[in-house]
Amino acid sequence: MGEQTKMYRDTWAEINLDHISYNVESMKKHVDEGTIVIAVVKANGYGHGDAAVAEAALNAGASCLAVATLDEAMALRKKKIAAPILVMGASRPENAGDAAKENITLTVFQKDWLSAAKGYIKSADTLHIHLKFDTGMGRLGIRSRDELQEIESVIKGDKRFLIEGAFTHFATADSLDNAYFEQQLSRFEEMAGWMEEAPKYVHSSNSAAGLRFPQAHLNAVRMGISMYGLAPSMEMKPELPFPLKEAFSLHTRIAHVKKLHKGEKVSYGATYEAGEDEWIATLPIGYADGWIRKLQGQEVLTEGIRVPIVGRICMDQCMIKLPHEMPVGTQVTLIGEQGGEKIHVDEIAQKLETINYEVTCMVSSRVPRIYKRDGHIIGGVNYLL
Ligand code: PMH
Repeated sequence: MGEQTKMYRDTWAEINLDHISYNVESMKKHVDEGTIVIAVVKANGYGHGDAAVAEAALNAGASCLAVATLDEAMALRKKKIAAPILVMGASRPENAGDAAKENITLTVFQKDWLSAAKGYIKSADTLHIHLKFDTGMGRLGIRSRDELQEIESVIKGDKRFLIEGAFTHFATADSLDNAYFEQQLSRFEEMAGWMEEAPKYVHSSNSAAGLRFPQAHLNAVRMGISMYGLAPSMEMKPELPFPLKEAFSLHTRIAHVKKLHKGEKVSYGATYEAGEDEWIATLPIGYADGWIRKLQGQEVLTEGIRVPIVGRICMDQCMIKLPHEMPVGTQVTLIGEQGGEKIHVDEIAQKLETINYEVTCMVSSRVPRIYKRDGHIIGGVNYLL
């Protein structure tokens, strides 16, 4: 962050870092003093920008970062992020030495992985690891006591490895039916109890469990979606213990305006036909920006009012129907607030029959992210240049 590059197209995502800070501070207040917050910034911070979110989260009280891949962790190190980073997904044993050198913690759940990784870690280095337990997600993790004991026997007395954590992941913590969550939590408590020594961090909670289940906080909460100000599920939305503030918004500016006469058509397939004389504006955003074709018909905000996208969405452009003529350059908000009206990320998710997580992730890297604090741009791309 800090560096501002020039942007030549009027389409951008705005990231409100005050909201990221507020969401992290709220979670910190919500958990016990001995519980740390791990800020989950994988997938480029759920599309918000990994380094900017990481910095904001760390300054607001998060103690550690989590990503999915070693590449993502390395990218953060290149961006001068020095905080502890946990890679939650699988990594190659061949890269264990690189991780150790960069002080990046890896997730381990296979004996063979450890045996192979040994050869790649310098004897003076130590790889910090968190053991992953599969308590019912069926994705990654140790499933039996035998597997754990084999892993512990490979590590025992070997200074190249330090078991710093143990964790699991819930499949249903965002659902109002708690039965499967409770089953997973008690299985995890049982499995963690098998360990020869309790590690420094024992953790299980994603946002949903962090928000709903203090008994699952243990000593770390992995905060993803709620840090971005979004609810883990629609079911949970009315039950949040503190309000969340959305950080992501998406904007563009009208590139062209014309009056179509009754019967004239719009876009590929000529599927939209003006029913009367209509003002149609062209926006410089399309499916290559992640504003996918399924969003045809979705409303956007301009002059604080909702207007529909008409005709097919193109790769780089789409068209909206205006209630009256508006000048080229008029700001259009596709996600976020304008003039007291708001389009939530959840509205776009519902239109696409998906979850809010997918919406911010799918806004492509062609769309520059602009970072704001106190209403001022503090980094990313400066669209005023
Ligand atoms: N921990 C792990 C292991 C995760 O995979 C995730 C999110 C989180 C914590 C954070 O969860 P939250 O965003 O609900 O707070 N993982 C994913 C995923 O794999 N698909 O969607 C979200």
